[in-house]
Amino acid sequence: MEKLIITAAICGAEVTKEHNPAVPYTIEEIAREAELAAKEGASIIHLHVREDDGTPTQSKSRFEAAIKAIKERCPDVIIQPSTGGAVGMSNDERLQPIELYPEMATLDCGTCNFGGDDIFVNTENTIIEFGQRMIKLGIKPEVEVFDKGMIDMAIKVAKKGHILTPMHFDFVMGVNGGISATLRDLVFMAGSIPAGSTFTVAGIGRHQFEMAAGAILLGGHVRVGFEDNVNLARGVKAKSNGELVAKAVRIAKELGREIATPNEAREILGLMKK
Ligand code: KMH
Ligand code: ZN
Repeated sequence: MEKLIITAAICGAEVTKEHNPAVPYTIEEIAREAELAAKEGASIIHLHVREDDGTPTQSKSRFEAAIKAIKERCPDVIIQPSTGGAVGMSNDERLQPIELYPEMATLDCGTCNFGGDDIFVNTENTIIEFGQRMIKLGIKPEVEVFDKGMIDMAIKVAKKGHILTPMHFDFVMGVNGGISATLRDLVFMAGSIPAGSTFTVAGIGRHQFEMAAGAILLGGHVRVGFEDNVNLARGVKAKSNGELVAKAVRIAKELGREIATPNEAREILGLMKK
């Protein structure tokens, strides 16, 4: 089987230090968490940024500072800024980090409830606009899908030429409003993407490692990190994103999957050299 790409979603926009004091906010904290994750085997850092007080932001200059600080510590790692940002942000606000020409960025392919009154809005026109912008800038999208219908939407948009193929999907499973994080649903999702596509799986909360194991067995890839889950095991807070990556590596090794380096991940995902 192909080597395993591990993505570390180190920060997120919704999780706070109240959930786990190790959640990074400052540039220094973000760079340190990225380094710990990369050292343990993450080849991609999925990146959100915060103001020093923890407020989520999509500010270009804040991303620029975070990317510079991460590259100083781990020059090889693939940095994948979020264009999802936080619930309620405008499209222009969300798109700012792509102006930094990252190798990858997320492309969220549908609207879903996000708990309580929150709705994460991604209309068809938004998806097309984001997809087109990424094509123009030579950025490989990670197609974020929170439900099966979003896979279908991505396929439709790709057929019209707004997302290049083969696509790389991220199945985000277990969001309060999206598809459940069950093995049945994971098999359904993995069976629903076009031949030649790749996928990673982000299980939310306590489902993180069950979904990771499922993805490893199915030949997919894995996303772990504080954005999705702050616990190493039930009732045990992870001290760093590195601990979460290390656990994913242990599971992969037990199941016979080798871990991809950043350059091997580039090869698997067909990233352009910058
Ligand atoms: N924070 C969520 C509303 C992404 O990074 O593209 C959206 C999100 C997805 O995290
Ligand atoms: Zn994200």
